[in-house]
Amino acid sequence: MMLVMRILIMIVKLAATVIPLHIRSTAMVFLAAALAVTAFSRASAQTPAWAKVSPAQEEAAKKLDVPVAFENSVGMRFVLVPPGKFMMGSRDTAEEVARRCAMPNAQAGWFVDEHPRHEVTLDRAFYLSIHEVPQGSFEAVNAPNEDKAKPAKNKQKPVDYPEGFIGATLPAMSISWNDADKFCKTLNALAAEKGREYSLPTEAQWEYACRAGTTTPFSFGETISTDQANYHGNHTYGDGRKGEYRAKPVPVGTFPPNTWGLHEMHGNVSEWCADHYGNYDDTDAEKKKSAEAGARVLRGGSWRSYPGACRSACRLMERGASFNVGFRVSCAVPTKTP
Ligand SMILES: [Ca+2]
Repeated sequence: MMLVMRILIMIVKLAATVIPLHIRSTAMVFLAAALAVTAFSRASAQTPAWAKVSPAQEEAAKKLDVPVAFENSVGMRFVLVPPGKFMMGSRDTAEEVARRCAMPNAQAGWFVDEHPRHEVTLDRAFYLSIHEVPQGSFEAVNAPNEDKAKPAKNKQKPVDYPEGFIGATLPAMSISWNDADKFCKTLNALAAEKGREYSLPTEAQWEYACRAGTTTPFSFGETISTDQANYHGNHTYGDGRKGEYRAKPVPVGTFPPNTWGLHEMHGNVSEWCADHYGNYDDTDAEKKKSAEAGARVLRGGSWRSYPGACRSACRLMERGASFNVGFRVSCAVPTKTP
């Protein structure tokens, strides 16, 4: 690329000395067009067509000199989430959220853990998978027939999915927190993934990525529709309308992404976060107690959730696994050695 640039500059320098003025102007126009094409080609080469990223993500990637998106060896796609600050928690009071859920039994007590709303700074960019981990990738990492030389302890048992819940592009479900964590560790150990460090996203990373710069209850706005996410469409949130209740998960990537190119952050399957569940204003002693109790955080709601449970701020405490629970994976941005 540098060689091409040098040749173009040499042509213009030559033009400046030996070519008449009107032809020189033409040469300048040619150079400007060539430079524009060069810059465009560079940007296109770095951003795959599937990555629906924002200018902020492109800018962060350029600054860090890392790709804005990549696909790993088991077909999982990742986009760069830029560093930044956001307000974590619900903009609306627990009472207001309960009212907007428009369900006879909805109560403020369900939503108090979204408060106090507080500012969080994410100093470092990170990658996040644009989809919930699909069954195809889950099995590719854990395939019992693959690489028999590896110790069996690195393999996870396949999940017995119910009929209609099986498909390579459907999300992996009935995954416990330990299963999800183990998947990340197994992925880290794959030779093809050397140099990458995968983990579950922290709860703050998850909400920051889900919001993608928004402060509304959903990344799509004040409410959500069943054209935007897979949830229990017999229920509504705020001014939303009733819609289809599919009663099962759908293939990952079915619905439009948020501003940062992330699909199904709302609904489909609930997603594990790395954190132990606790209140935002817990003391260290309370946090320790919560960690000992072993409960972890689930985010985003699922195919069987009412839409209020799919909001960006909504938190669920969980210990087990069921057919509405899956996960997505974050990947650290490699630090460059000078
Ligand atoms: Ca989800």
